[in-house]
Amino acid sequence: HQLHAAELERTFIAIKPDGVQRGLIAEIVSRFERKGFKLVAIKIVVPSKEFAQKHYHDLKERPFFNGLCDFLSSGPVVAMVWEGEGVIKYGRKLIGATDPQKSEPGTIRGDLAVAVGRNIIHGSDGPETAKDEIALWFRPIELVSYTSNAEKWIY
Ligand code: 3AN
Repeated sequence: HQLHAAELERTFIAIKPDGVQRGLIAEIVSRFERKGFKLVAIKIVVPSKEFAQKHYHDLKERPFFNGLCDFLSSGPVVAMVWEGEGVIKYGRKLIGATDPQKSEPGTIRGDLAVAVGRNIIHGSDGPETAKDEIALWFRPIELVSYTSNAEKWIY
């Protein structure tokens, strides 16, 4: 079946400052790309602490909230929107469990990280947060709509 691009699911994925500093941008982008998901927005930014607090507002009661926001705003972050069938849920699967000690080998965190406070990547956890996070990080015109040649084989 053929899905129109407008019907396809989107998720927000960010490579956190540790992933950027460790030179893992291409490695992470590659895993989403090879799976068959489509990159529709990407930029590198240093979020302010206020911005990080907005991004993590759901976690504001947690003891690690302040450190987490300091960390996210400590350096460049690669912000992305990925599109494709099931990308929200499967993106989380590619990423692996929150604590890298519990994420399976083969996942991004399982293969590339060891500490929960330095787990290199963020991915939206559901359709509502995906929508909110995409709107927080990107203006609508930054999302590109295009047809890739691979699409007719993958989707
Ligand atoms: P996920 O990023 O897998 O959706 P959340 O939403 O529970 O996990 O947590 C958001 C972020 O908060 C995590 N990516 C991690 O960086 C940080 N975090 C979660 N739990 C802890 C913890 N116990 N100590 C320090 N940081 C944590």
